Order: sequence, then structure tokens, then C-alpha cells
Amino acid sequence: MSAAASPAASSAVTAQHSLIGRVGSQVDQHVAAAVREGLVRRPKRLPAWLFYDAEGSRLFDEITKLPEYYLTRTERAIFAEHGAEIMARAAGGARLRIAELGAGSAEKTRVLLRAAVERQQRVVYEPIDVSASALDGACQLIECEVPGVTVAPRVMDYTHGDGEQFRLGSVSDGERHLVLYIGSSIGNFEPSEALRLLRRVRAGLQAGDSFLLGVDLVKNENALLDAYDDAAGVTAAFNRNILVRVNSELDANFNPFTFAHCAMWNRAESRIEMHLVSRVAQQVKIAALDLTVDFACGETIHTENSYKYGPGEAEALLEEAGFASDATWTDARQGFAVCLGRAA
Ligand code: AVJ
Repeated sequence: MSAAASPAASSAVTAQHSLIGRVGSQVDQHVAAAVREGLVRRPKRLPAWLFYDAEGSRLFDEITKLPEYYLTRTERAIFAEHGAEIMARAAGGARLRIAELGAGSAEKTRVLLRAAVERQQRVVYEPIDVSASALDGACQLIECEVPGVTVAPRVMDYTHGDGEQFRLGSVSDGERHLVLYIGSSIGNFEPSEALRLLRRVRAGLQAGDSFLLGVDLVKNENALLDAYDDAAGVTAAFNRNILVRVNSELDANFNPFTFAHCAMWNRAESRIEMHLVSRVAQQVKIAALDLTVDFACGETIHTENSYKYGPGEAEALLEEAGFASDATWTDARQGFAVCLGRAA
């Protein structure tokens, strides 16, 4: 269809496409609403959770192995070195049940679970995720790979609402919960949202329970930028994959290569921002939304914030959320911090 087609003809085509889109495959209304809301506003944005379809999750896993992406390996090294001490402090003489916000497919969760098994022979591990599918598979693997672990997955939305949603199962006498929120996942939240999330978690815990938070630290700007703009282009592919996903799920016609991957350090907000910058003036049709989106040359879609914490900031956040800051572990280069908060 040519760009010069009449408005009437073009909207007829749009309507037909949207019909095919709805009949042929189901449109996820949560995705549809987020894309519409994000692309009609100025500046345009798309929420970072949209990255994680199957291909996006695969690309993220690839990112964690890149030489520039120090976060995962640094946190894993902290767990490997201090796992026993982390467990001892969290347990305080009791037995631990370990919950994790976000499905723990990651190898670094296993490092902590091994440290727990070492201490108490058996441990119940409760991965918590908004999506049941994220909890399948990967979590069950942990039972096989770390003998002594029993996996009890729970579907819960801990990112929204008044906190009523976040309730851990009650523990027996002599047991305490340790909730993990690791991997710098908190970095995607604005400071006010991060505080709300931690307060919600705190409200679901009992005195004596604890919370382990992994945060990325402010550091040399080039090291930060490299981690989000790697030489192999994996992060660029991860960023563009959000457009590929919109194409397939909402029957859109983005050409991902007309958008440049851009990572920048926003010093004032202490965050890395990822954007997709339109290289040309263009129009994109999103058939399932019956929406046409105009892009000026150089216009961006803001796809992610990744907040970096300064010294003492994560501890202050824990305290503000109602935890007593118990201990912090970092690597020798102060690249990443793991903070333990206790529900007093
Ligand atoms: C999964 C949110 C921790 O912010 O570093 C990696 C996501 N984005 N590269 C991060 C991400 C680009 C990651 N988190």
C-alpha cells in the first residue's frame, strides 16, 4: 500500500488487519493497553516488562554472559563468597524458607540455595511471579540441581495494589522467611515506586523475617554505558526486540532497523536510560490497536530505566520501607551491592 493512499482506503485496510489479528491470535489486553498508552504519549515510551517474551528472555540471558555486563557475575561472586554469612545472618538461629520475587531461573539463586542447604540440609524455595508460565520449567529444574531444595511456586502480583496481594505462607515455629529481590531488578523502578514495592513486601513479613536486595552501584560512566551498549550488539537486539514483539503480537509494521539503540547515563536521576531512536521520519501502523503512530526523525521511544544506587542509598531505602538495615556485601571494586534488611 502506497503512502499516498487516501485516508479512507488506509483505514479500511487497518480495520481488516485488526480483524485478522483478533481472529488469528489472541491479543493480550495488558500488552495492548501498555503499547497504546505508551505510544500515544509524548515523549513516547514502552514499559521494560515488555522486553521479556521468549526471545527477549533468551537475549537477556545472553546479556548476562557478556564481558561488559558485570552485574550478574559480580552479584554471583558476592553470593559465592558470602553466601554462608548471608544465610547465617538471615536465619539468626532459625530455619529459613527462601522466597524470591521474580522466577529464579538464574544460576545465582542456586548459589544461595546451596548455602542454605549446607546450613540446614533441607530448604523450601518459593519463587513468586506474576506469570505462571515464568514459574514453570526453570524453577522445577532447581529441585534436581540442588538436592535438598523443595520448590513451592506462587503466582502473585507484588508490583501492584495495596499489598493485600503479597502474603507469604505462614511458617512454623523456629522458621523464618528470607525474601530475595536480587539481580538489580529493583533498578527498573522509580525511587517512589521502589519504596512502595518494598513497603508492600515488608507488610507481608513477620518480625524476624528478612529481605535480601541486590542493587547496581553508581560507577564510572563508561563502564555503565558499555554494560548497556555491548560491542556484540546483544543489548541493541534486546532493545529492538520490543518492536519485533509488538509486530507479532499486535500486528504492527515496525522496521526495527530504522530504530537505533541508544543507552545514556542520566546523572541527575542516577539511571541508565535505554531508548530506540527513529532514524527517519516515519509512520508505523499497529493494526490490532487500529492505531497509526508518527515518528519524527530522531524521535525516541524510552524503553527502560535502570537506576544505580550511591553509597548508603539502598540501606536508606530499606530503612524507609520499615526494615532495619542489617548488613551490606559488595565486591572489591564496589560495582554491586547486596543488602540485608530485617523486619524488626
Ligand atoms: C533485568 C532490569 C536488571 O537493568 O540491567 C539489561 C535489564 N537491560 N540490559 C538491567 C537490562 C539492558 C536489567 N535488569
